[in-house]
Amino acid sequence: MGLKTSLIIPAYNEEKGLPLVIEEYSDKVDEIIVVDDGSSDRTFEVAASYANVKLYKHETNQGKVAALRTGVEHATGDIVIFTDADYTYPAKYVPDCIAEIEKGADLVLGSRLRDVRNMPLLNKLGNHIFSFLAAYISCMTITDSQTGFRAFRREMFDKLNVNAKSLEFETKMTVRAAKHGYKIVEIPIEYRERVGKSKLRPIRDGYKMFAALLSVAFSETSLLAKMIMLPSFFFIVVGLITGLIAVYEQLTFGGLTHEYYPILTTFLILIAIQLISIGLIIDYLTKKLDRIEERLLK
Ligand SMILES: Nc1nc2c(ncn2[C@@H]2O[C@H](COP(=O)(O)OP(=O)(O)OP(=O)(O)O)[C@@H](O)[C@H]2O)c(=O)[nH]1
Ligand SMILES: [Mg+2]
Repeated sequence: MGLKTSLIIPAYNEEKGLPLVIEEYSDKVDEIIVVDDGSSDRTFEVAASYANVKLYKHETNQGKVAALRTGVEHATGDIVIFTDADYTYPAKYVPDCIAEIEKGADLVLGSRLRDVRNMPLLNKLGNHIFSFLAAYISCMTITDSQTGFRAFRREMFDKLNVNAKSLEFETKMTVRAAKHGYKIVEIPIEYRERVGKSKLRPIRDGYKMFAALLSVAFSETSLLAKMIMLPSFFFIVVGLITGLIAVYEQLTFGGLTHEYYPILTTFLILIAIQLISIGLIIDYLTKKLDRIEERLLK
């Protein structure tokens, strides 16, 4: 008797892609859960026309993460699989995911590493930064921390208790799993061109991505490292100001009103660099130790 699988499809105005996804995954999983995230098109009706779909609806749009949470809440499987409703992630990788979990993986990520042609530029850029950050925080190789195609043991989701509402969700889930000593496996997957209109808005989402990166970095940096690094940013700002004033005075008046400014600048910047270096070392060591500790406890 194999493990029971629940597929979760968050859908926001995906009347075109959703039926393709449902049909493609139908014989690959035991349960399909669609969460209509307050769509204004026919997403709900389309999903309702499939007898094998468990359908939930948010009256208003609450975002992808909220939709995923609603899905997990109602999932009855031992294994939960996430995919998008835009037909970008092929269903053929489901058996591989299940096989990995049966072999002992806790989280399987479908990595779009080899096939990024169909990823919008902003996504590509953000994904590289997120994955770099994730690899740094978790001390392991992660090539696609943002992927929406992932499979995991249902009980892990509650234990991780990922605190995120927006774009930082996928990366946080990945790094938290790594930090808790769960076994993460990446499988390379193909990424198709999306069906239906993209919902990406470069300015708003670029800003969101930046906020998400800060949120991941901040929540995963140790308190001690933060306390050491924060004053250094103050030193850098003051150092830059005194430095700029000195250069300005030299260039316009041919002399300095405050002769000690250049030396002050040098001093502040040097201290700041040293503090940041120490902070980074402490942070790195703490992360490594945390991981070893979690591994031992598990
Ligand atoms: N963008 C967005 N997606 C949502 C929301 N709620 C659920 N989703 C679903 O989450 C999945 C991922 O969203 P996508 O719009 O494909 O995001 P993306 O893959 O980063 O970018 P594009 O495919 O280029 O639009 C899709 O299945 C959406 O239907 C929401 O509020 N906003
Ligand atoms: Mg998409």
